[in-house]
Amino acid sequence: MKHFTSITQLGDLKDALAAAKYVKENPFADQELGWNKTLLMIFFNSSLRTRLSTQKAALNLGMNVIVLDVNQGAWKLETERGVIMDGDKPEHLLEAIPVMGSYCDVIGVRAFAGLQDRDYDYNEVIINQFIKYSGKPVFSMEAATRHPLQTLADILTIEEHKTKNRPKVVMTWAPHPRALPQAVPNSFAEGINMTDYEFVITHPHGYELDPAFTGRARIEYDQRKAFEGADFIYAKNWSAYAGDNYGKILCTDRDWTVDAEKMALTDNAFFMHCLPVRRNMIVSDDVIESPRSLVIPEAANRVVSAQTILKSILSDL
Ligand code: AN0
Ligand code: CP
Repeated sequence: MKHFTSITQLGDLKDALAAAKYVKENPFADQELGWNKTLLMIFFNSSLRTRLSTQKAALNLGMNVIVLDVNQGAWKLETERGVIMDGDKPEHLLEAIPVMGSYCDVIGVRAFAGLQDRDYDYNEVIINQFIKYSGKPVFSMEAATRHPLQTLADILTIEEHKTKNRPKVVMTWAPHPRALPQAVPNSFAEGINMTDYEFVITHPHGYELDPAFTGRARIEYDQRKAFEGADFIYAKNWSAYAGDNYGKILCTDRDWTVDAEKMALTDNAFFMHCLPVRRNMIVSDDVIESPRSLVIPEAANRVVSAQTILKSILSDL
């Protein structure tokens, strides 16, 4: 694999899940693969899991790791071409990218959607510039429209816990005080559409996602109805995608919070969330603390998904 920005680039999902299972059972089997190879992780946004799990994955593969938080200590970067740089940004991304590429063998990039300009976000301008100008393999650590390392960990977690061949997976919107990108739900939908699971998405009116991601999912506006008979509840907030409302918060109704009363409608479903999660906005304390909550094993699988992808990139260097 060269670049990794979407779960669809894995081709056969079953093969990828088998590769992930091998990595999980044999975390130190490929230590020589990363010898004298350097991973550079670049963060335009905050992170706990992605930063630690990707670093751990690289160390398991024998790599050296450098981390740059662009907003802490680096020069402020201009990202638009053609701008007269007389403002507060001393360096342009178009110089910074090839410079960073010259210091490493593989680059991971986290660059969230700005939620101001839908075309700019959905054209994935930042990560595509890294692909174009770094000269190195680039993988997404959550870009504007997708979070594929999260999705691979999510599907691996479902595979490890499902008790039916075709589980019913329900992705539910839940309230949040700040506008969040659509990357996690887009990417989860894209990944679930590569499986044969039953797939339902529930959200308030106005929160429709890009159909290019939701694909075959059934959209159900009644959250309680959607939960009936579910095997997995995947909660996530996102801001509006559609038209002039792009990036806006349209609903803060805490009746959408996932709580025990709603979980009782399911078929004893597992609860999932990518984290970080706001308790008692997205999910009640008792649900996230219940034995059916998978949030910790789901986060632990982020090492496995990162290592599976890094291994594949290193194998093709
Ligand atoms: C981010 C998001 O919703 O995309 C990162 C999730 C992994 N969440 C927040 O900013 C709270
Ligand atoms: N789930 C996830 O990507 O978490 P971080 O934002 O902490 O990396």
